[in-house]
Amino acid sequence: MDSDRDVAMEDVNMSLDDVMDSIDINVIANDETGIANANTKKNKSKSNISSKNQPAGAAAAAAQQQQQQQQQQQTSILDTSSINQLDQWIEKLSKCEPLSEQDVKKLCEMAVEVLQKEENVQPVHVPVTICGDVHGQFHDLMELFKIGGPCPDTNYLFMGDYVDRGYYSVETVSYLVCMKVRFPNRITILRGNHESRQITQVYGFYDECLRKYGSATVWKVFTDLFDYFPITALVDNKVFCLHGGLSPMIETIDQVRELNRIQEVPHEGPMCDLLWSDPDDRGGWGISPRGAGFTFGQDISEQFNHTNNLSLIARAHQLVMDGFSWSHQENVVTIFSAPNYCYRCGNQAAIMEVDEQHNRQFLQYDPSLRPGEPTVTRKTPDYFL
Ligand SMILES: [Mn+2]
Repeated sequence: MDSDRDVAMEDVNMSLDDVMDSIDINVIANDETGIANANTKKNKSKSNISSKNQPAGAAAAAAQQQQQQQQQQQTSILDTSSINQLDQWIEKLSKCEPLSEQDVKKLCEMAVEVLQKEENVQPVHVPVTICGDVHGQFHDLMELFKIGGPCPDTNYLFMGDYVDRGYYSVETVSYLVCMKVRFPNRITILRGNHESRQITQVYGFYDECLRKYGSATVWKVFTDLFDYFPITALVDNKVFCLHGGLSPMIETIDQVRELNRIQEVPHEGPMCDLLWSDPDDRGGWGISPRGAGFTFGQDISEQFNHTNNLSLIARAHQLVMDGFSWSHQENVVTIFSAPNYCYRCGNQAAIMEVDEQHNRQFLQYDPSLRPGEPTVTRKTPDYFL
């Protein structure tokens, strides 16, 4: 009885929360998910899973050796003690144990050095595995690396929203930033609309930092770091990756390169739009129900991809029940990597592998099972639609 009431109360809280928010309630439910499913390989076998991002055949050994050499070169800017320290932090975090405040400060100082060298449109090469929202669901992030293959053996591109909503934003963002500093050319971490001082004060990260550290210092250090995250990435000049979507003020990728991104996410303007906008079934530009960014139609996506010689816009930002969803006749794909979002939405998560030939493959996964925690896999409540 009591637990039923608790669930009901949670429903009410979530409902109000999400009505106020309107950030994550835009479930994509268009007809094109049917097309998307045709490309899906559910129940992927273990043997398939073990081979992602690895060149097949005779060239594999040479490629692997080259990869190892690159890896050594890439980490050569780090001295041995920094590498040891990072490896210790990664080991601690992989057990979902938060770093000390002092260590978070040290980590973020190192991360500024790495991230400030990156571009607004960070170049990325194939093969790479592209991921969407994680939202503090640490155990599901570990599941993601099990499904997609461990970093740095597999290259990753995350499209933002590491914090808020889930219970482990601190551990999640600490882990990803550690991996970024340790393997800077193997993992790219873009900024989402939740990597912001203002949003994190409302949706959980700020409170979690206070609860876990007793002060706002760690929140301050991380949100200062978020200003340095790149806002978009470009995979081999063909796949444009970003958290939200397009902006009426941006026609070319070069215009993104000219922005000054080292600042809090603005309330309006091109940088805001890139982190907040959503594709829509209606053509042209529309007013976003989120109160920030715009909706953009297929005509806009087609024009942008044509102008910039792109094959695809990959973005995150919206809950999609299959973990991925095509829109605008495959000009745009949405990827969402938080399974059973908020521990209650019942959605699958997905990541998208892009191989050397630019073939795309989606890997879907369900929530990781955690002993002692209830398994909630209910259908999405009506108010999410
Ligand atoms: Mn978002």
